[in-house]
Amino acid sequence: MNVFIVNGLGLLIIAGIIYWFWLSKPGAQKAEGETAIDVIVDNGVYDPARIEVPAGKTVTLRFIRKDASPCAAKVVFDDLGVTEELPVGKPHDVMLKIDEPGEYAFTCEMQMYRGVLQVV
Ligand SMILES: [Cu+2]
Repeated sequence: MNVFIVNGLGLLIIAGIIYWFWLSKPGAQKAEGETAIDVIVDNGVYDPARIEVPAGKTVTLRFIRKDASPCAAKVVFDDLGVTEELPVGKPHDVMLKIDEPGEYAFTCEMQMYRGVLQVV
């Protein structure tokens, strides 16, 4: 009986390790359904900087700008023709619906902040 439990646990742990190291993509955060995904704007980076979103569905990116420098003032989705002003310390939602799968960069005006929307 104990042997079975130990084996079961071992299998679970192995499955967990396989999932963690091979199946999950570190760094890419998924936006699902109606939920907004938070993007922190601070210290010259978007966090997360790589966001996976489903094609053909409206997704909400909630930009939370902590960096008060003018550099972070705008987020530009160049491929989409979208530019949004980001207020400091106040979450700002950007709703996007992209039909064509692919990678879409988003940056600040000077392209120092850089992120990628991965549409799948
Ligand atoms: Cu900038």
